[in-house]
Formats: sequence, structure tokens, C-alpha cells
Amino acid sequence: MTSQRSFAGRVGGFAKVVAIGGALAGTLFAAAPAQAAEEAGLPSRTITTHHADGKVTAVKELDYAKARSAALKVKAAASCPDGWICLYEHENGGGNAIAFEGHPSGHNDFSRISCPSCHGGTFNDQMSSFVNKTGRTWWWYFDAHGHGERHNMNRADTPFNLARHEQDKASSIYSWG
Ligand SMILES: [Ca+2]
Repeated sequence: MTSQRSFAGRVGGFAKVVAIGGALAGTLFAAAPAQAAEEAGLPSRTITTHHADGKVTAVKELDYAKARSAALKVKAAASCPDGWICLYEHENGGGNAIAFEGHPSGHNDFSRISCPSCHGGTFNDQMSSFVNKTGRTWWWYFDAHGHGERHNMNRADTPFNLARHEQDKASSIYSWG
């Protein structure tokens, strides 16, 4: 229900921008300032990145999945680079995220990955969507250390949303093949 309502809201917002632009001198002149204003109001999110050499860093960026305009929403997963797999707290690449580089790689226990603004304070039981630009299939598990229900993660250049019963369950992940 929520997603249907927000989708309708986005369509309505986009239609309004086009109508105003048409009344002035073209959509570009109206749309650009509107996007800049919306971008300035977006909340930030944290991406915890696990590099192939073992280094772990935290990067802050805007949470573009919360934007109403389509032009900004597509930026939600744009920061996930080639060669990386990125796991997101919310659908459509939204919310806080963790990312892993290269092969072999993975993590045994997401409850050891701090996420201060996540429910419970860690990334355990958070993932609702992912982007996989590693060129390999990965596996994620409901429980730590590769236990419990298992699901594959094929290549996905744009956010792949998990089925409802799979959301907020992931506790470990491994590259495969
Ligand atoms: Ca779990």
C-alpha cells in the first residue's frame, strides 16, 4: 500500500513540474531549480565499505531513494562501483548500506557491522535491496556464518528488491563461483 501511494505521489510531482515548465519556457528551466531544491533537502546515509585489502571505511552521501523526482531517484545506487556488491537497508537502493569489493569476499556476521541509525544499531537483519556489479553470483543467508535460508544474488546494475519475506533477514554473505 505504501509503495503504491508513494509512486502515485512521484507521478503527480513529475506531472506538476512538466506543466509549470511548459507554461514558462521549457521543462529544463523549471525542472533544474526544483531538483536542486529537493536535493538540498534530502537526508544523508552512511555506506560502510569493505575493501579487498581488508580496509573498512564509512562514506556519507545523500539518500537519493527518498527523492520524489525520477531524475534524482536513479542516483540511489549510482555510487556502487563496478567490481562491488552493495546491500541497502531499504528497497530501491535506499537507506544505509554496506558494500564489499572483489573475490573472494564476504562477511560472517552482520551484527558486527555498526550502523548507528539502523534499527538495533548494526546492519544485522537490514537488507531489503542490493546491487551486484562484481560479475559473480553471491549468496546471502538468513543467519550468521552461512546458516539458515539461502538466496542467490545475480548481477544487478540497478537495485534488486527482495521479496517481502526476505527483507530484514540477511546476517551473512559470501561470493561464490
Ligand atoms: Ca538474520
